[in-house]
Amino acid sequence: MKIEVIELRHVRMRLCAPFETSFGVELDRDCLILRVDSEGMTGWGECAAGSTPGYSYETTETAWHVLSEFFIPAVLGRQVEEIEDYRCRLGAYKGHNLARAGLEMALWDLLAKVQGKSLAAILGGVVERVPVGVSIGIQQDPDVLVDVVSQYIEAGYRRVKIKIKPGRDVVEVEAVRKSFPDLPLQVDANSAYTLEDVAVFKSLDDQQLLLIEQPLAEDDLIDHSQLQAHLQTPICLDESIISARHARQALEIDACRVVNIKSGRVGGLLEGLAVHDLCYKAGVPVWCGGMLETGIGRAANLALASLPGFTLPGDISASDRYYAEDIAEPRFTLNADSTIDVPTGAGLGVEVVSDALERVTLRREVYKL
Ligand code: OSB
Ligand code: MG
Repeated sequence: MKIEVIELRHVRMRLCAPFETSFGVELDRDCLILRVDSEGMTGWGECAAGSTPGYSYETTETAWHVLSEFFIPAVLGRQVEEIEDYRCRLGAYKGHNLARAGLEMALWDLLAKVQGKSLAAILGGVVERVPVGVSIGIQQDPDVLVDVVSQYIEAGYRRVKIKIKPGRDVVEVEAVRKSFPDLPLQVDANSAYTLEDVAVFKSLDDQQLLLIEQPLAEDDLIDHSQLQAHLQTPICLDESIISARHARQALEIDACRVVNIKSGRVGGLLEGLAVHDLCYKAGVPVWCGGMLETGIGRAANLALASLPGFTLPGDISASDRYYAEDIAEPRFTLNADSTIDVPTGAGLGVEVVSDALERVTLRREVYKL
């Protein structure tokens, strides 16, 4: 298929509640939305780069630059029959995985629609709904946190993740654990600690956590392997796993025992599939991470999470946990068993709502032949 038109948008959407992590507070979520047109068909993609280089070095501005100057010109006017073609076209370029994955998602949507198949079917999904949890940001104090946790449990979430940072960790986890002794609970540090903080993790080790996510630096594997040696609780890596090769090396040195897969972070769904396959063969559980996606990115996450290796609940909450108004329909809702249905329509299986998209667009550019 010849790629005829690519549209790039920078969008900003107000979050239902501020989201605080060890790298900052977000009231709005920025991302890029991509639209690819070919032979009367349209594909949509979402690039998860945010307004600050807090989670990743990429931002909406770096992603805009790399997409408009390099990635879009590499495919515009070219034939793309399969995702490997896209990968080849970008073969000379390094890094910028979030940008790379945004355009790749639009191509997956387009190619799946041409085949009349859902993305989940194309990726090899095996289930119709996937278990999900909720990721809760840092709160004012432990009492407020316990309150927020109970509200999400009330709403039907059966697995909770709480964000931690130095000084806001052991007391918080103990408070939640005391109120909810049997709750499947995990923590995410977003790389805020060093090996000097081993005592913090030894305390958390007694709290029956499902896993401890990304305690140490985003570009580290070695120190994580040292930390894991001190702990019973599995370390799960997020930021540090930017490719299947990183996943292989992390498993080889026991830097983690669980892997969070985000298609954006690894440069696309194709690489996410490779991480999944590797972990699945090794018997290492994986789960689908989230980046506060709009309905577009969330649809892709649900498709990915329907693969057989995703045995732990994903950070894929219902639409109303994130946005009062979304840019795609239908909205995702939580089933009574803390699952969300995997879309079954062709491609991503969601429809973009033009006027909703228009309302949140800050900047738009159209690239044509
Ligand atoms: O580290 O998992 C993370 C959101 C933005 C950036 C990084 C992370 C997160 C979350 C939210 O934890 C997950 C979600 O989308 O619900
Ligand atoms: Mg994380």
